[in-house]
Amino acid sequence: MKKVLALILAVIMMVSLLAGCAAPQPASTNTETQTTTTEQKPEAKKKFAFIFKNTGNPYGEKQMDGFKTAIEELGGEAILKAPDQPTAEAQIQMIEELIAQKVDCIALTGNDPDALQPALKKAMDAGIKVLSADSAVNAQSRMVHVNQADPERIGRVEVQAVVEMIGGSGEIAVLSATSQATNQNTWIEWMKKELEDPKYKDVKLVKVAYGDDLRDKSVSETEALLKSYPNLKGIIAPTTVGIAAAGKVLTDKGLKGKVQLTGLGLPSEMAEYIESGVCPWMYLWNPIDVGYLTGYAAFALVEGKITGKVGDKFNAGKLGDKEVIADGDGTQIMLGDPFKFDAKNIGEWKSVY
Ligand code: RAM
Repeated sequence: MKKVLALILAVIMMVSLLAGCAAPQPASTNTETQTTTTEQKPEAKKKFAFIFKNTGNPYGEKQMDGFKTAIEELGGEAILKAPDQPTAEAQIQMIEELIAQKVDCIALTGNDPDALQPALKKAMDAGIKVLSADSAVNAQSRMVHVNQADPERIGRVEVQAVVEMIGGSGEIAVLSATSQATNQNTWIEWMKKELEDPKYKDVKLVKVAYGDDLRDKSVSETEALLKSYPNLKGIIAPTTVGIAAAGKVLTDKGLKGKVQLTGLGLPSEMAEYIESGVCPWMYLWNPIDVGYLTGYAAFALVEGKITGKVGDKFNAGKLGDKEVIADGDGTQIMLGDPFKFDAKNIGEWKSVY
């Protein structure tokens, strides 16, 4: 009798074990930390966030489009964010939310080089990979930076351009983004270094104005420059928002040829001013590619293929192989060279970005 009972028990145990194995898994709401190693269960998609400076900037939208394309090509989930105002505080709040959401990676275009450090360190301490793109955060706040082009070339070439446009002498001004923006501030430093050359002795930089990458403020800052400096001969706007606003003001006031304009602009927004001659030429890189490269670098960090140290190599999809190089006390990945847009080529580019 005992033997029969033991046999029945053994059969019951086997059946329940088999049933357990075959039982359907609950629908997964897991984050990456809960994924198991069983082959049956699909791994939750890794989450890659990108925070741009602020909303309403077509350049930022293109950059985020490129990031999303890369992340989706690689099978991840892209989370795209931007605050209403281009402030560090607003980005800090978003970083805190993303830490709570347990994302795998935060990429951002910083609104301040240093102010985001505590929040970004907290993210890295929580195991989140952090990188900046377009506008850097300091080296302690990131694992690597994705740089659009050599800042020295960007700064110097814009001064050379405006000086050629104004015929070698006169007053010039800069219309920038925010006063805290790392990318614009670095370019402006290089502009000032270029202006130290004695060949520019007759050129005077009268003011650096800040339109905060907000359309209306950039318009009013341009108007204020024209009012305060009636002899102004040229404006450099190293921001796509600023240069488009200045293009409109100069056009509306009939100042074509009297006040020259150059800087960094989106072909789609600047074509009319380049075609009209208000802005004889300008520069930029491909913002979609900046975002795309950031996506591939983010993925390589999360996969552990790179750590962000000099010499790390990874494949960046359609952009080919890329390498991490030095950048002061930090590291960076370089996209390429700035590109010159003028009346001859703007037609080909205005529908691209
Ligand atoms: C604006 C932003 C961005 C900068 C471009 C050139 O769209 O400030 O950060 O890279 O201009």
